[in-house]
Amino acid sequence: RLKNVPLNIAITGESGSGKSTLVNALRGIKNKTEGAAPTGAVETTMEPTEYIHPQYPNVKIWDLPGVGTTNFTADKYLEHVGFEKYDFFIIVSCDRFRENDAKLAKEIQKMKKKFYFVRSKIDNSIRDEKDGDPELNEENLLKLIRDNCAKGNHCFSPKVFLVSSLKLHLYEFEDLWKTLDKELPTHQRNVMLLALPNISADVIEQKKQALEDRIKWYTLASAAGAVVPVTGFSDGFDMALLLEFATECKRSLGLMPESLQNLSNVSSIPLEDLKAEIKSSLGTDQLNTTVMIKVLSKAANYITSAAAELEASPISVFGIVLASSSVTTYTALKYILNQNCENVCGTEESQSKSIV
Ligand SMILES: Nc1nc2c(ncn2[C@@H]2O[C@H](COP(=O)(O)OP(=O)(O)OP(=O)(O)O)[C@@H](O)[C@H]2O)c(=O)[nH]1
Ligand SMILES: [Mg+2]
Repeated sequence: RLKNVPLNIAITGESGSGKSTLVNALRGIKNKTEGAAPTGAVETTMEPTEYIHPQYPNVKIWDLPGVGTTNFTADKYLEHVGFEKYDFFIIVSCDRFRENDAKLAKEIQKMKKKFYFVRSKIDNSIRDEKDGDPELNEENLLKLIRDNCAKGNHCFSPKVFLVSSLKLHLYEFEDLWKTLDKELPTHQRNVMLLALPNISADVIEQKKQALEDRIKWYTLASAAGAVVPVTGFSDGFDMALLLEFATECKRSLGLMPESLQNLSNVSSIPLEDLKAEIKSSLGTDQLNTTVMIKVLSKAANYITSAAAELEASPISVFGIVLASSSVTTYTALKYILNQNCENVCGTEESQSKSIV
């Protein structure tokens, strides 16, 4: 059920503010590549358009028409875009927030929905200002921009997040998602987190914890399917379940072939260089029973001794004390997770490359 929790994110704001670019960034896709939302000076979005997250079909990011491009008043605009289906709104502006944004925010509030203000294209603003004054202090400039944005949005805005959709790892995108993470209902938090691109080591660490939390569910569900023997273990493994978890790790840590291609497009790091950073065959190979058996057999000593250590102080999951075969499965799942995590943040050099 956790995997199917829907999340609908609406991106709105004035025409040309960078809405479609933010939609693409949230999906880890570069503008103008296959499947990207159309962007550019004349690519105006006229109808709400749904973009499904490439790895998580339950996460939908909606590119809404610019507030000023429709003839609707703010309340009619919200009706037109079908406001009920969105979990929250992100109002994007590449300048200070205007009357239209303020009216929209007021209406969203009336509908008891959440909204966040994003001031986009911060990279451009910094570049332009620095052109005029190379000595300019970036911190001071960001504060000036924030104050300037606040002027337009009167009493509503809790905070304006300064973001570059072309460089999500810089500026305040991380603050934005941490705020969302705190404010989303508990069951939707991990949905948002796991679907995020790997913008920082912190995001990767939190994804790891979210996946670790799922191990107990997988452990309890194991052995519902056929058990496959693996050299080095006295009990067999529920292979379908192990493969599903390994795929889940790969998907959320951005190690699927499509994610790597997208990462390469966004970061301009050649695909081959990214692939070279992936050490474990769980990350590089097409996942199947043969690959999994090979990986587990190679790690049999490590997994069985870690399981024996755990068994010494019996572990319980939801009050059920695990049988020894389940403890081995539990340890194998942890091993699979760690192998995948090492692929994205194993060494300091690989860490800098793994972050877009
Ligand atoms: N440097 C920089 N350029 C951006 C950023 N966000 C958007 N752009 C550029 O701004 C232009 C307009 O962006 P879009 O994403 O198409 O804007 P939009 O709000 O979807 O526009 P409409 O659909 O016409 O309302 C494009 O050329 C983008 O490349 C950003 O954060 N930094
Ligand atoms: Mg657009």
